[in-house]
Amino acid sequence: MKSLIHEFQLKAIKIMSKKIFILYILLVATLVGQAQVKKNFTLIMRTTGYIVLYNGDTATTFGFATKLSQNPPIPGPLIEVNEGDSVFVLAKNISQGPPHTIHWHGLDVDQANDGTPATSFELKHTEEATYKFKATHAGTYIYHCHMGDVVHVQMGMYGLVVVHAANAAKTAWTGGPAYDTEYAWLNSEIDKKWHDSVPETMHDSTQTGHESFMIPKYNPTYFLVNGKSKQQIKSDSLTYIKSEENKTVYLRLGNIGNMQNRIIFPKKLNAKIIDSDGRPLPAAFSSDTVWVSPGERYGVLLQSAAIFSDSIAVDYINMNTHKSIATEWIPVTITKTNSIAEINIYNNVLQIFPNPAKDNFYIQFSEQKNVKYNLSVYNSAGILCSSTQKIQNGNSIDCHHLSQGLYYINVLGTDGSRYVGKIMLD
Ligand SMILES: [Cu+2]
Repeated sequence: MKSLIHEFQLKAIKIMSKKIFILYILLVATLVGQAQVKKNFTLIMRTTGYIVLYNGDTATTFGFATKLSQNPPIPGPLIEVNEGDSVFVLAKNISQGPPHTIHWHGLDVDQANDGTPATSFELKHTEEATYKFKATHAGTYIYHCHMGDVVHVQMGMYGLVVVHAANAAKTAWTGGPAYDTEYAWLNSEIDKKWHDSVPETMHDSTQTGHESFMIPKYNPTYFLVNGKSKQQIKSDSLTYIKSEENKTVYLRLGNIGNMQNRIIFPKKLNAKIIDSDGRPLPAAFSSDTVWVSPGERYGVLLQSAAIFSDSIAVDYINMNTHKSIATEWIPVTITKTNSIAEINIYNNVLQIFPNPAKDNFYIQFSEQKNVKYNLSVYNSAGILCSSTQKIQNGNSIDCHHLSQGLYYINVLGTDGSRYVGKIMLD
């Protein structure tokens, strides 16, 4: 009897240890899997860029591009990662001027990778190196050049770093409040006099970047949200906020200009400020107004039960006089759930209207091409409901036989072009 119990115990231990061993293997695999998420980026430092301003004027810029031939966008390319990722940013200085660096503003990077001249490395003309850091906290951060940074940042050497919650969860931070869609605004200004009068030394690769020179008094005349202003913003899908009733928008705000920003939300958006500078606030609070000083970032949740169109005001405030010197108006549209106000995919090339439609709808291409199209209509379950061959631009499509609901429209051109749109049928 005793030996039987002993045998039973041994067997149990064996089974247990097998289970523990499997659990151990699974745990190790999970940890190794998590440790292996690497995100690679390339930022090419250039000093021969340009920006097109809202009035058609242009200004010379410095900036970061992703390809050798690319005009550096303003702001620079978005660095978008998840919490826990290991981030590798290859920086190449191809500019014919003084050195540049990349400073990771607000991120917990080690000193060697911090991009502050003297304590970290500088990249001279033709040099390249990789910045390495771990994205330890979800949040909104800024990167910018830290060489002669007053000038280099004004010239355009900046961009946003967005660290999403772990595993790309749609929450403001890991375990934080959930959202449906997100937007990120990086605000700045341009004083064109600075851009026009960048000293020659800035295009001389023998310069160390530590020389001193005179710059004009700062007097910006262009006020940017994501590098755009006035009517440019209205056609910028990354800035113009579009949402649906009772859906939550997570808006990331950053300021890399020299003015303070005062952001005023319509009351109906029920703005709630939840995080700042890459950390959750100890207590979230509701406010229609958020002040964002240079270098700061805030996270705001917006949600509306009402259907409306309005604007969010972004004031640019002179921190010496405390006076607002300019305001940009960012449109916001909240539509009914499932009503698709704008159906256009692929840069407004294809329009499908009216929407919602009843008996007919029309397809219209912005480009007039001598092309015929085959059109397929799928219901939301992905089942093909109708197809029409060889239609032309502007033709009407009969849909009276289809029941109410949301449909996906697949359009194939005889030239190989392909478009996808949506329509709601009443
Ligand atoms: Cu620089």
